[in-house]
Amino acid sequence: MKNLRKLLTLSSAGLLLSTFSPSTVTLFAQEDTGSEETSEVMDSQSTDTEGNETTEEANEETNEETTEDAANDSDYAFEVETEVINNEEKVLGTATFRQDTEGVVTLELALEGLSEGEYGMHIHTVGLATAPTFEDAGGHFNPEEVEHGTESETGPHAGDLPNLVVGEDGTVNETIEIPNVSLDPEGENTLNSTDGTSLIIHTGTDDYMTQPTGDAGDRQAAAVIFAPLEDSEFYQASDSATSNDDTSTSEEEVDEETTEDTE
Ligand SMILES: [Cu+2]
Repeated sequence: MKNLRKLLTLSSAGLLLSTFSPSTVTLFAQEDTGSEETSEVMDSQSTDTEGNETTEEANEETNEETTEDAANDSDYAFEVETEVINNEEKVLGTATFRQDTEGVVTLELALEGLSEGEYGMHIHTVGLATAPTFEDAGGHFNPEEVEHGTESETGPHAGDLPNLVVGEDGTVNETIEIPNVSLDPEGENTLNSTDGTSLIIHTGTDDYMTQPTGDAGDRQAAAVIFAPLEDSEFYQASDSATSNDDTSTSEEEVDEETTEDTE
């Protein structure tokens, strides 16, 4: 299961990279040129009925609107959907990271089965997330080497996220913006880095101040965003060698027993 998830993440990221990214950029370039040409034509045509200034203003507005609309309903440049699991490897739902064509990164969470509370949540610096402790995810994603938390002097970490608020029903359905990261492997503070990245939900509340973790406690749930690449020290050649997950998917009972024995 775990192995499959990582493979899917990697292949979908690759697919998106190769198909969406270049074509989106091209589309935008074409659209811009197109609108400008159209504006010029419209200008010269409408000098009879209206003053030039008014027409130009109107055209500028139209251009802006067109660009915004295109961004709103366009395909995302990058998208990674990953499963969030708890300490018992139970799947709680999905975390979907998206980057739109203007570079804005969002995280959509669709989770259930959490207990009511307010939990620290961060992007961590290694693309591993092994239950029950998730310690292999490493520390906070902090490429700028600043202090933790919005209330620290130099913070926050690029991977610092707002506390996750879970209501009585234990579900979370929300989308947050992550201002200082990229999903583009070439982008600044990219989550698609050599060591990969993961999402961690803690057991306690982040006070946005205590160094270096916000005093957020243990790790209760996690998701691998990007798995470590081959030249990372954290790269795992094949999960199936250690976890048996892949080879015994058709024999679930055997699989469970084997996993318990080995761990
Ligand atoms: Cu954390």
